[in-house]
Order: sequence, then C-alpha cells, then structure tokens
Amino acid sequence: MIPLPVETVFEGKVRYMQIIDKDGNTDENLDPKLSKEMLRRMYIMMLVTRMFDDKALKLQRQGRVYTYPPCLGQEAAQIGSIAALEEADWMFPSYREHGCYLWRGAEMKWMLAYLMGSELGMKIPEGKNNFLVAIPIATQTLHAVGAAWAAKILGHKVASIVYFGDGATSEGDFHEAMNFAGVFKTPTVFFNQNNQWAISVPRKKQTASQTIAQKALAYGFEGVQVDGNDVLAVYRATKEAIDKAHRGEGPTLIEAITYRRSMHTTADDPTKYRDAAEVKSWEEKDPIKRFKIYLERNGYWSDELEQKTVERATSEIEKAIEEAEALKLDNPEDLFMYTYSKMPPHLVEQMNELMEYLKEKQ
Ligand SMILES: Cc1ncc(C[n+]2csc(CCOP(=O)(O)OP(=O)(O)O)c2C)c(N)n1
Ligand SMILES: [Mg+2]
Repeated sequence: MIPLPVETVFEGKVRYMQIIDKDGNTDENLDPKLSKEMLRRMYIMMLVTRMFDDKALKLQRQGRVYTYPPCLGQEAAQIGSIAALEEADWMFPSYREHGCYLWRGAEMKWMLAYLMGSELGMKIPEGKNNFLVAIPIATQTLHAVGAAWAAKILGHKVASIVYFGDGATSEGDFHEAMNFAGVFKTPTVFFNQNNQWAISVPRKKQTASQTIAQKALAYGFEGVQVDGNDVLAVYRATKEAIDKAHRGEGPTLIEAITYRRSMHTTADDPTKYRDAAEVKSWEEKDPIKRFKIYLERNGYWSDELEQKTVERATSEIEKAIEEAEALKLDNPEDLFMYTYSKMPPHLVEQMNELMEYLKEKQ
C-alpha cells in the first residue's frame, strides 16, 4: 500500500477526566490541590446557585418571574469552569448559566429583574467581561470566537469561554465557530454542558457522533471529556484549556458530562418524555454532595459553616427579590424601541394598539 502523505494521517483521541468519584474518593495525582479558601468559595457558590435556582423556579410558579431555565445538577460544570478564568477573560453564556453569572459578580437583584422582564437586568456592570444571555441556540459560539480573535490580533493575553448545550452542537453556528477557531487558532474554550437533553430530544437522537468532544478533532484541535458533576475535574480541564489559550496555543472543546435534573424551562413538562428512574440515577451523582464529602474529608467544611452559608444566602436572595420587585419594570413601549432610530409606522401602530389595550385593562 502506498503510504499516506504525513499531513493526512489522523490519530485522534479524546481523554476523559474524573477526580472525585461519586462516593467522594479522590485521584490524588490529578487533584489540582486548590487552597482552602478557593475550595470553600467554589462550594459556597455551588450551594448559592442551587438556592437561587430553587427560589427562581418557585417565583415563576407564583407568577412573579416569567419563563425560567433551571440549572439543578449542573452546578459543578458551571462553577468548576468559570472559576478557572482570569478576570480579563470573556464569558459568553447561553441562558442556563446562573452559577457562572453569580461567580462573575452579577447581582441577584439584576438577574431577577431580567427574569421579571426588564432589559435593565441584562446591563453588564462596567469592567466585567461577561456577555449577555443568548437565547438563539449556538449564536454565542461565534461571538466568543470573534472576541478571542480580536484579543489575539491586539496581542492581549485574554481568552474567551463559551457555554452551550448538547443540542447546540447540531447548529450551523457551532460548526462555523469551531472551524474559524481551529483555522485561526483563537484563544477560545468551547464549554459544552452535555446535560443529555435538548428540551425533549435525547442526546442519542441529537448526533450520531459517539462523543461531543471528538467533534473538535475534525476542526484540528483538542477535545476533552470530563465528569461534569465533579467540580475539581471540571476546574482542572478548564484551567488547562485557559492556560493553553493564554499561551497562544489555540482552542479546546470540553464536553462536561452532566444531567439536567429539572425541566428544560418552566414551559416544559419532562415527565412526558423521560423516565423518573433516569433522573433518580443522576441524583446519586449529585455534584454538591460529592464535593461536600471531599471538603469534609480534608477538614475544610462543617455543619456550622453550612448553616451559616444557607442563612446568609437565604437573606441575600430575599433582599434581592424585594429590590427587584420594587423596580419599576413596566415599560411595555420598550418592546418596540431601540431597533430603529425612527420607528416605522407599522410598529408605531402596534405600540399604540398595545398601549390602548393596557389602558382599557386597568
Ligand atoms: C436557533 C434556535 N433554534 C431553536 C430554539 C429553541 N430552543 C430553545 S432551547 C433548545 C434546546 C437546546 O438544547 P441544548 O443545546 O442541549 O441546551 P440545554 O437547554 O439542554 O442547556 C431549543 C431547540 C432556539 N432558542 N434557538
Ligand atoms: Mg442539553
């Protein structure tokens, strides 16, 4: 057989990383040995994310916030990855990354204001390199590659991380972004939260690819699988990818294997399409429980600290709700503003019609 030209030989592989298993046992060689303060901060933020999530869901059920996408079970994937960023790195979220926003200093009051229908809630604090929530699936992957490419051209040591789901990997935007990132070696970390479902479409029907991580190989860069419910493994994989991006060595795709334990959004009923037993099996791999065992074994956590954290977070959340609800959020005209410098007549007509209707309803 005539040998292939060297540049066409393919020897791709995807590695898988886990550090804490489901019973809290640790792989000593891989443990990133973070400081007690950092580990505590990560645990606290995972707990706060879960409490915020639980409360937001309840508020939606009471008609006090609109549609809400829960992140129950994905706390390690979110906090482990975002904790690996430097302040100057850019974050491009989808709509489920409440934990990432909290870690990056977003105020709950504004996060809730957004969920209550105010665009004010999406005002990013000055100097924070956080991007806005992206509802159109996978569009943010292109933004993240663009920002990373700009940083590279400017010679800034800044990377971008982009969050997206398993379903997003079927979108054209994702493939364009991956291709661009590979060709231009942009400092981008593609962070996939493979939570096994895209609304009611299971992962198996989403792609014939055995893993999501291996998609990176086709675009000429590394793909890694990580236990997405293991906060230390997520941290380590992301830190390696961010460091690599900072060194100018190009992009990485991380597939964090996790599970969306709650509904897709509050507009969805998952009991119609998935087994309760499947959900139960993922409860046993709960990311918070596992990390707590690790911390307790190292003497870094106690019931007293847990109680204090819960008390503090409860009052923080209650205060944020009060403040968000006190904001004047009702400017229905805003629906029609800000797209055109001069509003076209059909929009003026629709706006007037809505305002008439609301006046009559009062
Ligand atoms: C371009 C586009 N098509 C369809 C939708 C409707 N939609 C909203 S979420 C979603 C599923 C996304 O699943 P996945 O990427 O796995 O993310 P997850 O919600 O599981 O975090 C779809 C199809 C959308 N928002 N944008
Ligand atoms: Mg999904």
